[in-house]
Amino acid sequence: MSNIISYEESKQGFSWDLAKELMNWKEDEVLHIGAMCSDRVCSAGKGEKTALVWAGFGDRKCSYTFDDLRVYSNGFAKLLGDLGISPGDRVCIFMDKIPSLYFSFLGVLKFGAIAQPLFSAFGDESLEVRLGNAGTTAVLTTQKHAKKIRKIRDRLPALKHVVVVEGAESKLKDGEVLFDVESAPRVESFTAFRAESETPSVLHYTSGTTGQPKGALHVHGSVFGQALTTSWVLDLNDDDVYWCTADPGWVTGTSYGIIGPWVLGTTQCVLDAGFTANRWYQFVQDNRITVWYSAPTAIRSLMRAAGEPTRQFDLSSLRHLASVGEPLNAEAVVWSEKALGLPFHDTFWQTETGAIMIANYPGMKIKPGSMGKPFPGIRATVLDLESHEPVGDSGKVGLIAFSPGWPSMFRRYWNKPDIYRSKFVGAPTDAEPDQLRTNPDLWYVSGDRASIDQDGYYWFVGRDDDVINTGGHLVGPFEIESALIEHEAVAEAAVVGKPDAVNMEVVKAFVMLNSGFEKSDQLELDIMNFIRKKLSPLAMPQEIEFSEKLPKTRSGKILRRYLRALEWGEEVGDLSTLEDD
Ligand code: 6R9
Repeated sequence: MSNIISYEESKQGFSWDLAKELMNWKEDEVLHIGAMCSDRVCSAGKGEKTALVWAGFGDRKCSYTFDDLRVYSNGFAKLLGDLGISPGDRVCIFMDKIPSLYFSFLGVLKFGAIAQPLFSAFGDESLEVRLGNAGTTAVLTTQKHAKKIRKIRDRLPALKHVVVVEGAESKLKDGEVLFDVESAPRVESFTAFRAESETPSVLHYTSGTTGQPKGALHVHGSVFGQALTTSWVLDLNDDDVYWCTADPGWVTGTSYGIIGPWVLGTTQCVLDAGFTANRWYQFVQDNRITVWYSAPTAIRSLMRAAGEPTRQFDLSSLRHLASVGEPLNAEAVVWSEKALGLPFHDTFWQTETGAIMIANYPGMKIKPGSMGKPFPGIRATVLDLESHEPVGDSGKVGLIAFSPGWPSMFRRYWNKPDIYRSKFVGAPTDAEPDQLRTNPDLWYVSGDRASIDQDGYYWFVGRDDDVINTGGHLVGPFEIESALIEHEAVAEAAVVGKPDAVNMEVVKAFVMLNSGFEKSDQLELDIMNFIRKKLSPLAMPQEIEFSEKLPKTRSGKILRRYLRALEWGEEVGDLSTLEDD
């Protein structure tokens, strides 16, 4: 039997207090994600239970108990105090999926600072924008990634501390500190910062259409949303062995790769060894994984890998599969039923929502290709594209929107109040963030289009803006365009998503060259590498088309919509604002 007994019954009389009941949490108890993921699990008698099973490249592997998690996160919390950091400061965690990433995430929270995880493949420019916007005080990183920080440190006046969590003292540069928590003296006790429901916890950066990325700020009270969705959607129980394949540089990797499972005291597995189908199946087999949360890109790559996995590997431990990040194709659901004996359950949510909003629940009929139904307690709808009135289950395509007030909702965009306000339909122009996020009469608009069928299932149609979803990662065209024109050969650039069988979309750049530069394969490669280093491999264009002129509106804005339609073979739509030749 699953944790969500029946979807319909769970909707009746729903209250978020059910999360507190699930966790056996009392009002006078500590409300603190760092402590709830470690200290509280130990107090409940599970200190010796395995919290983390970790494997890296080659045969590197290790495992840690909840008591280890408690002590090593204490170690990081104490370090921040020793360095003189203040609660509320932003502390960036910039490393691969190594155990210290997980310890330090909880440690930063225990100290009362705001954890700012950033994807370790980010180059110096992506990093600079996000550290600059957040006014980050400290970065925790590894020898491998410290180089990128060195390049930009002079331009980040707020950045006071760079801590290298593994490596050799001799390789440090001026102003860097080495701290290896596993060889440092054990910190047996640390009193976690007295957080309240509204105390900021995590700052996650997400890409926008125009301008620079936005930092979505979350709070400790989000834990109730993450806990209940983990229980009802991912169906985790005490004896499960769970694997979330996401990197904590992205929201799935923190909400469901750290917080939700650990507050429930579940054993988690982490594989930090890239992707190959055999390595992944082997990891499931070796660890007897029971619940698996992954992404369509990975599932499509598994589909393409030859062979029948269950002939080669013993995958019989698996009992529940879920997916997030991009549309999960109907074929992928059908394939997994055949190849793994279980369907993947699609779930939809965002950095901003902090937790799962629409999902296929265990026990509910799956319509392959549909995202399922809103989580009980979430009021969701689809708004008409023009009038912004709810269209209901008419099957009409509109904007996915949610009524504000769920626990894990983002509280603001860091330093961007106007963009925060623009996400709410009907918001007064002078409304403060706190008035918006608690007003059930408004709609928070997600930026995605869908329709609702007569049974109440949501069907994803596409994004409503120019943000590119490549392999489940959002990249903003503007950030790439800005980086492209820094290349000496590039005069102007327009970036759009181009269809791709595995990644759904890849980045394609249209580039106008400066005079004196000729198009060539070499130049194309050179520009690609320039972006990969500055931003990240995700942002690197897979194709560059050199053109004489870029389509623009009369007001001079690049018409990405036009270029995108050409790539997708879609109707180009209204071009009345297109600049004349
Ligand atoms: C959790 C996460 C959010 C965007 C979202 C949408 C896309 C996520 C999806 C999906 C279709 C699904 N997305 N889940 N599209 N079907 N099941 O991915 O957060 O990185 O902020 O991305 O991803 O476009 O708006 P985030």
